[in-house]
Amino acid sequence: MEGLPKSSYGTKAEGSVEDTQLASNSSLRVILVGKSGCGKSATGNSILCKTVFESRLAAQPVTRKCQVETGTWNGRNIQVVDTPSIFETKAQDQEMYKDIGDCYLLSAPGPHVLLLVTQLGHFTAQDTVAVRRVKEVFGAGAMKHVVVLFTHKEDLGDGSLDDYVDKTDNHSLQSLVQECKNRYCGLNNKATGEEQREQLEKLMAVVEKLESDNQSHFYTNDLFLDAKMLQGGGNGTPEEHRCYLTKVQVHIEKQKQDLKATESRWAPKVVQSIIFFFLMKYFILFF
Ligand SMILES: Nc1nc2c(ncn2[C@@H]2O[C@H](COP(=O)(O)OP(=O)(O)O)[C@@H](O)[C@H]2O)c(=O)[nH]1
Ligand SMILES: [Mg+2]
Repeated sequence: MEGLPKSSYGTKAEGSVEDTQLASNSSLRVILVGKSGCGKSATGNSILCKTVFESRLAAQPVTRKCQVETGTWNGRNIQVVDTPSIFETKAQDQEMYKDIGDCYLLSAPGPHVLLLVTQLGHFTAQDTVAVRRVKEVFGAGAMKHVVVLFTHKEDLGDGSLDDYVDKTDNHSLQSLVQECKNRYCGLNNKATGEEQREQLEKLMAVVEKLESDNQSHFYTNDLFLDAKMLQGGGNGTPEEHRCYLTKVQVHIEKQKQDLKATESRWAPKVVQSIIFFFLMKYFILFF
């Protein structure tokens, strides 16, 4: 939520619940996002150092609904929300809106970090769709809280992740890393012992840097505040829940429209810059 006054606990939305309510939960809230099969659930298990999310190779998505689990991380409470396939191009039916609504409810009043999980060396068109869906589901402003997390880090062997990211010719990955201001990290979710401890420390350092860049504000928007209020009333009556799901649908549709509007404002500028670039090149070559 850009441009609105910031509270000390989150970016403050107009008509938001009181900040003191927002302060009541001081855990580090993390949401795992990305396409199916990239290793989100395995990443959640690594972070919490326990097998709480079901993670296995399968032809169909294994994670069927949102799940929240808690633990401690360097002495700090951490809350991890694992997600099913809500970041894919499949039809956006009622089930999808229910999953999105659950994700908001489990991470209200909003996440400090969105871990965008992708398999190292396999950043495909589906990952690009997942990035777009993150913006549609949470709003474009949520990108300020994204850390790109590469799973299967062991595939690098002795190579360095920085080198890989520096030299990749995958333009979609390059622009994602740029958009995330170089916030990325690698994990080998099969690691144990010292290797496991070291890689979690590196991830923690990236998360701490993100928090300091965002002055410790978590990401929020009006829908997170609706979710927080519904939670406050013990998840509400069936009627309140139906009303909440309608809000979810309206909110996501609005975010999609906002995204399209921003793109159409930028598109002519991009075309103008390309034409200008070629004209200049032509001018320099021939005059
Ligand atoms: N070798 C290796 N396998 C991984 C890693 N991360 C995830 N996997 C495997 O990838 C498969 C899919 O992982 P899962 O967590 O279910 O993916 P999700 O659908 O995104 O939740 C599982 O078989 C995991 O064991 C990793 O870092 N290294
Ligand atoms: Mg999963």
